[in-house]
Amino acid sequence: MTLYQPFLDYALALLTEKIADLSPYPIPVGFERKECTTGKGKREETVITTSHAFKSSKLRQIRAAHVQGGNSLQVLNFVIFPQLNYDLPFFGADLVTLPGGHLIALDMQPLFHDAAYQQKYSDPILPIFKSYQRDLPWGGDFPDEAKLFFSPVFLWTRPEKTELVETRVFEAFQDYLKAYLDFVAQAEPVTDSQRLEAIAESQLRYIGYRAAKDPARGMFTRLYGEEWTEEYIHGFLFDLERQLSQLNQLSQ
Ligand code: DBV
Repeated sequence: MTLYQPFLDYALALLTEKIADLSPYPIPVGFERKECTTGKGKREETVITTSHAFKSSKLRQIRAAHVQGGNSLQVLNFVIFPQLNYDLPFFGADLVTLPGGHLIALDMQPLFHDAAYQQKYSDPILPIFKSYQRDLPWGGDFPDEAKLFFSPVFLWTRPEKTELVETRVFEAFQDYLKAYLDFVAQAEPVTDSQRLEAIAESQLRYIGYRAAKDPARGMFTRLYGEEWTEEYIHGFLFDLERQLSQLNQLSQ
């Protein structure tokens, strides 16, 4: 059973439909697909991690990491990083199934926290957020320091039934992604140099945080080793810093 495959299929189909200039984003060699076996005897499992990535004129990197390791290990981490000349939020989905249960994080993660930004990018999502609150209640504590990176429409929940993941969580994922791609369609490039600087700073802060605190680091290190994991995190999952330093080297 691969719980999150329909999510990934849906996302790729919607992106293809809605983004006219969608094209592949390079995945570093060795990271398109990684496989290993864990456990012994009856508990032996093959764990496969696949990567998927695209870009467009407005979206710097659209990428997914999909981990499939049997009934008690399924993960889809799907993030959209806008180009640095748009004030768009990040689309962030962390869909995690471990032996202990399901853990779902879905959000349009803000670059800024002022009222105007919330009005533009959170208020339109509030009705969607509220429509899921009853079935997908707040999932309880998560790291305080992460609060800076979430929006008022952060859907954070720990469903007890897998069926709820297949129904309501899947619907929420579809609604959030559709609404996000509407934002993308409407987005106009930012030209003000101060604003551009603020966007770059905020993107770097977010990506720096996510790379430093990636909750999957432990899992990937156990599965595939430290070297592979660090390269995957900094060279693919959260690669902005590397991409910028490569650009700087080219222009020197
Ligand atoms: N999380 C990632 C990436 C993953 C991933 C790139 C490719 O950012 C998976 C895989 N998340 C993942 C795994 C776990 C979590 C947990 C495997 C379980 C870790 C474990 O228990 O061993 C949101 N994800 C979590 C947790 C939070 C988030 C709060 C609980 C663990 C903790 O307290 O740290 N992920 C976190 C976050 C965003 C996100 C801030 C923003 C949307 O995607």
